[in-house]
Amino acid sequence: MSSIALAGNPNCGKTTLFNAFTNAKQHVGNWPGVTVEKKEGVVSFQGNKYVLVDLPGTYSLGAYSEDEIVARDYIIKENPSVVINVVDASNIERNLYLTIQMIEMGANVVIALNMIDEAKQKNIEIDIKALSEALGVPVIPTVASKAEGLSELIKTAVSVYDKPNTINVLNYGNELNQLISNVQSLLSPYNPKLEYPIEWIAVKLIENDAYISKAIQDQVDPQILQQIQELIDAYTEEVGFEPEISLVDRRYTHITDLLQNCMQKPELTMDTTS
Ligand code: GDP
Ligand code: MG
Ligand code: K
Repeated sequence: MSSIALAGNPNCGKTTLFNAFTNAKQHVGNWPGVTVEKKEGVVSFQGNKYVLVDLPGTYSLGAYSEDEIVARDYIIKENPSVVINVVDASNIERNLYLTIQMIEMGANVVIALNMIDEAKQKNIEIDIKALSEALGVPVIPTVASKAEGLSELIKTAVSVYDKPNTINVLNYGNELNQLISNVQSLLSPYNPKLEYPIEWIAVKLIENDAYISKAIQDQVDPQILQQIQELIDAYTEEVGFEPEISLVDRRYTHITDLLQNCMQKPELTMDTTS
């Protein structure tokens, strides 16, 4: 069934939003096979009802915790119609690390730029329109704890409800782009059989994601898996370190670059040149 999912870092205001939208009427259970709590509720808007799912709070979408695996598997396998990504505006650089990964996975993201009040207190100025353009997704400012911006948020989520999900791999620079594309080509004959999009599998294999290696090992010819590993090993040999380091580095560079035009904040580092 299609749904609206809430995703974000821990402590960004997800539960506050979830409670406000569902009037605290919710079903709490566990995600299948894991002890991670699953919360579902119903949000009503203009006479229609939408299932709202609170995903576990995570900083990334790797395979380092059950929370991360639950969140990313839900986004990729259950295909929620919309993912409302709650972003702490007072901590935006760190929060966007998750955002760009969800956009990359093809999630239909709407950003709730929450804690705008705290950002203001810290004299952080965010150009909402520029941020929205840079990320290519709607951005709605909210103060969840004061129920501010919530109707605009749900209205926007509902307005993009039918937009199809499309994978949108980040530009990782020539060498990594080439490696991703080569891995993807090797996987392409298996595309119909695989549960995840091959572009995304390629990125995850290069990131040394053991969970994804395991998930595909019964579907893909061992010789092909061997060839993929050889490509990754050759890249590692050439640059002298694991490609996952380059991937993470490119993601942060991407965030820093895009924030250049969208955010102003007081300089915290000491000026030692004068
Ligand atoms: P979660 O971990 O993402 O579910 O975050 P919570 O909803 O539990 O919120 C964490 C804390 O932030 C709680 O104390 C909330 O009351 C508070 N909070 C949520 N939204 C806002 C906001 O927009 N502004 C401020 N100042 N506090 C907020
Ligand atoms: Mg919570
Ligand atoms: K949480």
